[in-house]
Amino acid sequence: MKILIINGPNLNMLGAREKEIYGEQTLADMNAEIAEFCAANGMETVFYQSNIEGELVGAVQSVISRFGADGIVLNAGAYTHYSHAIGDALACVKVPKVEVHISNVHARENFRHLSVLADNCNGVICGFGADSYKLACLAIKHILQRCAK
Ligand code: CA2
Repeated sequence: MKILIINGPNLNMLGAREKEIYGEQTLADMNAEIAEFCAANGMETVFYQSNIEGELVGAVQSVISRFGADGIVLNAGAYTHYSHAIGDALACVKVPKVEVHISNVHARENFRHLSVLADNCNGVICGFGADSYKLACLAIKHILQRCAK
C-alpha cells in the first residue's frame, strides 16, 4: 500500500519563517517523520511538492501512472481555498483522498475557512502539524482495507 503525499505552494519554505504557525521543521524533516511513521504502519510513501497549480493537477492525475500510489494526502496550501482546477482533478481520480493542513485553518482568517477541494476528498484533517499527514495516511489505510473486504 503506497500513499502519495502532495504539498503545494510555499510548503517548501517550512522551517524558514512563520515558525509560530507552521513549526520549526523543514519539509524534508517532516517528510522523513511521516515516512518513518507510515513504514511502521505498513505503508510506503512517495512525496511531491510544487508551487505551480498545473503541476499539482498533473500529480493528482498521475497518482497511479507516475507514482504507483493507492491514495492521496494533499496539502494544497493556499490553492485549497480557490483552485477549482485541483478540485476537478481530485474528482477524476478514484483513489481515497484526504485534504490536510498543518494549521487549524478554522481558527485563522475567514478566507482559509473555505475549501473548494474538500467535497472531492474523503475527509479533511487540520491543526495537528505533521500529525495531520500521519492521521490522513491512517485514514486512507482504513478506507483501502475496508474496500478490500
Ligand atoms: O496550514 C496549512 O497547512 C496551510 O495549507 C498552509 C498554507 C495556507 O495558505 C493554508 O491556508 C493553510 C500556506 C503554506 C505556507 O507555508 C509556509 C511555511 C513556512 C514559511 C512560509 C510559508
